[in-house]
Amino acid sequence: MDSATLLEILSQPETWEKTLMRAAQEQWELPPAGQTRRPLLFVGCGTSFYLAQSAAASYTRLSGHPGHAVPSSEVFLFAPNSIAASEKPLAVTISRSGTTTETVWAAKFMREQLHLPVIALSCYGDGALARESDWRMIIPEAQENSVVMTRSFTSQLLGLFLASAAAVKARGLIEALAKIPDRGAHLLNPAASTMRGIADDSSLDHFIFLGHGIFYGAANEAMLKMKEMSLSFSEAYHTMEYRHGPMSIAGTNSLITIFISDAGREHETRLLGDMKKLGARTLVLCGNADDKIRAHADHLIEVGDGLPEEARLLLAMPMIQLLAYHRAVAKKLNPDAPRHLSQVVTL
Ligand code: F1P
Repeated sequence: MDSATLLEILSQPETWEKTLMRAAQEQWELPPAGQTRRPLLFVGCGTSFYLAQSAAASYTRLSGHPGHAVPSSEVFLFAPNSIAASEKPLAVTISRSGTTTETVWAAKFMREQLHLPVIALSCYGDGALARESDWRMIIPEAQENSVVMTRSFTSQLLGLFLASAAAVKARGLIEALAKIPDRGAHLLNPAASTMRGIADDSSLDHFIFLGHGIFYGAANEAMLKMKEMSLSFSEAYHTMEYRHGPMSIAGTNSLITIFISDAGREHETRLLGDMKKLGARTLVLCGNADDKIRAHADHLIEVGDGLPEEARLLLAMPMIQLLAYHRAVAKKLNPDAPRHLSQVVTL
C-alpha cells in the first residue's frame, strides 16, 4: 500500500492550487481587512512554529511592521518575555489539527488575559482553536492522514504569504505564487530521483540545513523532517552562523543544504566553498544557479529563475520532504509511523 506521507508530499501542487482558490474566494488578508496594520505575533508548535518563523519574516518585509514568531508555550508561560506590554500585536495561531493543547492555551491566554485579537490558521474549522479565535483561515484540502506535516506546512504557509501580500497589494508576489502549482508539478519527478540518490548514500549520516531571512524557518522545518521521518542527526542554523562553532563537527559524513536567498547569495556561495574544504557534501536549493554555485554544489535543485523568495521556499520544501522520506525508507523505517510521535500533542 502506498505511504500516506508520500502521497501527501506528491499532492502538494494540487493542494496549492486549491489554497490559491480559497484565499482568493475568501479574500484573506493579514491583518484582516479593516484592521489597522500592526505587529503580528505568529504562534505554533513543532512544524507549525517553523511555519510561523517563515511567515513572520515575510510579513515584516511586506508590511513594514514587525512580525515575530514564538512557540505556543512561550505565550502562556513567558508572555512578559515575548509580548511587550506596549505592543498590541494581532495574534496568528497556527495548528494543522486545531487541537494542539499548547496552541489552544496560547489563544485563550492572549484573548482572555492580554485582550489580543486572534486569528486561527488550521486545516480544521471545528477544532478548539477555531472556537478560540476572532477570525479563521481554514484549509481543509491540506488535511493529512500522516503524522508528520508536509502539504499542511506548505499550504498553510502559502495562505499566510497570500494574505500578507493581499493586504499590501503586492501583485507581483501574488502572481508568482499563482505559478507554483504548475512549476511544482514539473519539478517533483526529476527532483525525486536526485533526493532518492542522496537518501541512499549511506556515507552521509549528518544533515545540516542553513537559511537566512524567510529561509531560516524552512531550515528548521527541514531539520525536523529529517529527525521525525528518518531518525537522522540533523541541525539547522542561520547560514552565516554556521561558521561560528557548529561547523566544528562537519566532515565527510555531512550533507550541508543551503537555501540560497536574494540578499545573502554571495556570502552563501562563499560559505559553500568553505564547507567543501572541510570535506562536506553540499545540496543547493536556489532559483537559478551560476558558475560559482555550480562549482561547489554536489547536488543542485533550481526551482525557477526570477521567482520571489516566498515562491522558492514553497517549491523547495517538497524536495526536502522527499529526502527525509527516502532516507527513512533506505533505513527500513516507516515514515507513516514515526518513532515516539503522534499526529497531535495533547497535554
Ligand atoms: C503540531 C505538531 C507537528 C508535529 C507532530 C505533532 O501540530 O507538533 O508539528 O510534526 O505532527 O504536532 P499542529 O498544532 O500543527 O496540529
